[in-house]
Amino acid sequence: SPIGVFDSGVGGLTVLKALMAHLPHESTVYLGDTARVPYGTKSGEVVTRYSLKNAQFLLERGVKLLVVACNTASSVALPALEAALPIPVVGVIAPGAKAALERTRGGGVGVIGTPGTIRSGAYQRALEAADPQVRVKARACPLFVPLAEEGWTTGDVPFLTAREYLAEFARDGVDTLVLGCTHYPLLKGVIAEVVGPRVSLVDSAEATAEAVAALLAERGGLASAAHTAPTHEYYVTDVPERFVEVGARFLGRPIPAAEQVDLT
Ligand code: DGN
Repeated sequence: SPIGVFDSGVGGLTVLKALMAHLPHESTVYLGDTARVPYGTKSGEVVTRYSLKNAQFLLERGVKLLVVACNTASSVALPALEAALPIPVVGVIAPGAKAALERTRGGGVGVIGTPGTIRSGAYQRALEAADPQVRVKARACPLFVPLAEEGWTTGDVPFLTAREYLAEFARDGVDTLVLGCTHYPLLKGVIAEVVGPRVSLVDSAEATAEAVAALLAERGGLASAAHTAPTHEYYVTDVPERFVEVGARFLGRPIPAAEQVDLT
């Protein structure tokens, strides 16, 4: 059976991309809640309600494991999802925090994400629970989301935006920075340019794909390198045109088709 993946829209495709690279034999079902995007500026209560609907839809498609490929939803809805679902649930926060602690050399960890993610304190809690000594500095960078979706990832506008948001990280000397939003891997170039070579960037999408691979291996749930090719299905809650077009950039390969579904 396939792995289920949901996000508020196209962003989770960066997580799906990493999953496909790490687990090339797995089939996947992706749901982008494009009718209700963005989650990043909404309350935890509303994001949790949407997340439960998304998970239910994927469960009905027979998924064996759920990946919450959205930092905002992972920050606020993970306990509710774990309580409601009979399958394992993997969010992006714990793997991202773990990867950051493996990477830091004691100089402090920075976290950037949507207002919802940063306000929830989920990354900060995960980091401090694993290492009470760690110094954490967090900041919301909401303008990175539209820049990534518009494909505006190089040049003056993203560079100046990144400098405005991130100068304090360069100054305050963190040695590791968690890209705590699905969209930020697309802006890795300008982010790295602003924070400089001494700051190591942690991609939550990569860390999450590794966690999923480890979990499936441990439970004996990996798809075999069978003779049938894996399938990848895409569902959206608004019309599919923009998702298919913008999503291809996030996924790094064409999205042949996406089907619109109504989850209200
Ligand atoms: N997918 C969201 C996240 O990772 O927090 C970003 C997009 C959004 O809902 N604003």
